[in-house]
Amino acid sequence: MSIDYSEKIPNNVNLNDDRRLQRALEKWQPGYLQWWNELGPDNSTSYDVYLRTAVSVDAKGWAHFDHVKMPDYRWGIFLAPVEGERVINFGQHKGEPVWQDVPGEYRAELRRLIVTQGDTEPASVEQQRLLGKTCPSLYDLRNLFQVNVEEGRHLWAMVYLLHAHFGRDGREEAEAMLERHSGDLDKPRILQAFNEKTPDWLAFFMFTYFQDRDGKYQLASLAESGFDPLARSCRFMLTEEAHHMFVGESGVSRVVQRTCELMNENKTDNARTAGGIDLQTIQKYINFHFSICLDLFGQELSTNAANYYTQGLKGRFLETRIDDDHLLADAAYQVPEIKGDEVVFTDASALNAINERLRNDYIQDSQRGMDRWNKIIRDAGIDFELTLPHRSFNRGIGTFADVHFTPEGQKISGEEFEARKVEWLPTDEDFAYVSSLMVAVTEPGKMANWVAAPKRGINNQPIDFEYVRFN
Ligand code: BYC
Ligand code: FE
Ligand code: FE
Repeated sequence: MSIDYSEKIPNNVNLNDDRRLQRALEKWQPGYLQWWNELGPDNSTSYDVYLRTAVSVDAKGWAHFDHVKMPDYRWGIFLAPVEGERVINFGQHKGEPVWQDVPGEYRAELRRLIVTQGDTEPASVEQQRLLGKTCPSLYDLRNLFQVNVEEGRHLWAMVYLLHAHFGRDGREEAEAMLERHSGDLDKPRILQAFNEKTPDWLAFFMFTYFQDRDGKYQLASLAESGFDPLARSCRFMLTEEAHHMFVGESGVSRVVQRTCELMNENKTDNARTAGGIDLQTIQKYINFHFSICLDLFGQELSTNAANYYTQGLKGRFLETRIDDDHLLADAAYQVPEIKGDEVVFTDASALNAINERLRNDYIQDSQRGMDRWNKIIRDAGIDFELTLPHRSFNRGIGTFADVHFTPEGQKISGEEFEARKVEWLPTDEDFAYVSSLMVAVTEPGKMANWVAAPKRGINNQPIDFEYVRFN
C-alpha cells in the first residue's frame, strides 16, 4: 500500500476512516511542529536536505530519496502490515492470537512501555539540536538530519498508539511528550541517558553507535509484543534504526582511521599534536557512552520486566529463535553480584533476569564495532586497543549503582574513583579540546581534519554530492 503525501498526516492505517482519531492527531500536530521548530535541528528551516522518506512500508517503498525542505518533511504513521495469524509467542498467553486492542487488564503496563519508548525519540532530537552548526561535512550534516527526522517519526508512531488505543489519558501522555525536555531540571526526559549532553560530533557518533543500539534491542523486544499494533510499529522503526547505528559505527571508524593517519604521518603517538582526536580521548568517550547506555536496560532483577514478559507485552531479543519453553517459570539465568571486592555471577530466576539477558545481548553486539575499530588501528601498525569498560564501571542503575569500579572491573573506593576518573571519563579539558576541532565544513566533498571521508556516499551518490543545499 502506497502512502498519500497530500494528506495532512500521511499514513497507512486508514486514518480517513476514523475521523475522531484523525482530528485528535491533527490537533496534536501543530504542537509537534512548534516543538520541532523550537527544539529540533537549529537553524535548519531553509535547508534542502537529501532525505530518505518512506513512501510505503514494503521493501521498495521505504527508501525513497529526494531533496526535501526540512520543515516540509512529512512525518507519517506507518505500521508494518498485519502478518496473517500471528500468535503470542511467550508468557501466560502463549499460543493465543495477538491482540489488536489493548487488553483492559494490561492497560497501565502497555501505556507505560509506550510512553517510555516514545519519550526517548524527541529527547534524542533535543540532544542533537546544535550539532548542525559544526558539521564535519555535508554528508554528515545530511545523516544527522536523516536521523533527526526519523526519530521525530518514531515519536509519531508512539503518539499514534496512545491516541488510537488509550483515549483521554493517551492524549494527555502525547501532550506530555512535548513538555518534558532533555536535561530540563523540572521536567526531564524519563531515562537518564536522554538527559545527557551530546556536545560534539564524536559524542554524536558514540550516541548513534551505543544509544541507538539500545533502541534496536528495546524495539526488537517490543516487536515481539502480543499487542500487535505496538509490535508492527516497532518492526517498521527497526528498519530505520539500522541506518542510525551505521552512522555511529562508520562515524567512529572514520575518526579512528583519521587519528591513525595523523599519528603515522606525523610520527607521533598523540594525534592531538596533529589536530586529530587522540585514541585515549576516543576511549574515554566509549567508556562514558557505553556505561550510561547499560543503565537503559534497567535493573539486573526486575519484577516489572518479569510481569511484562508473563503478560505477553515485551519479549526477549529474537524470542522465537530461543530454544526453551518461552514461559521461564523454573528457568535460571546468571546475574552479576558483588561479593566482597569481586563480581561473581550467580543463578537467579530467568523471568526476573529478562533485563539482564537483553543487556548481555547488547554488550555482545556492542563488541562487534569495537573489533572493527581495533582492526583499523592494527592495520595502521599502531599498538593500542580500544575496549568496552566492564559492566560495573560508572553505573547509575542496579547492582553497580552507588559503588565504584575501574573500567577493568576492579572495585575501588569512592575517593579513588573521584581521584582517577580523569583517566577514564572525558574531562572538561577533553571536551574543550574536541569542541575546538568542531568547525563547520560545508564545501561538497570536503571533510574536517579530524575525520576521514566515508567509503561511499548515500544512495550511490558521490561523496562530493550536494547532500544539503543552504538557501
Ligand atoms: N533511567 O524495574 P526496573 C531508543 C527505573 S532507546 C531512569 O529495572 P524496568 C532511542 C524504572 O523505570 C529505547 N530510570 O525497570 C535510542 C523503575 O522505576 P519505578 C527506549 C530508570 O521497567 C536513541 C525503576 O528504575 N525504549 O529508542 O524493568 C535515540 C526500577 O527499574 C532507568 C525502552 O526503554 C534509567 N536508565 O526497565 C532515540 C523500552 N532504568 O518503577 C531513541 C521501554 C530503570 O521504580 N522501557 N529505571 O518507578 C522499558 O522496557 C523499561 O522501562 C526499561 C526499565 C527497560 C527502561
Ligand atoms: Fe528511534
Ligand atoms: Fe534511532
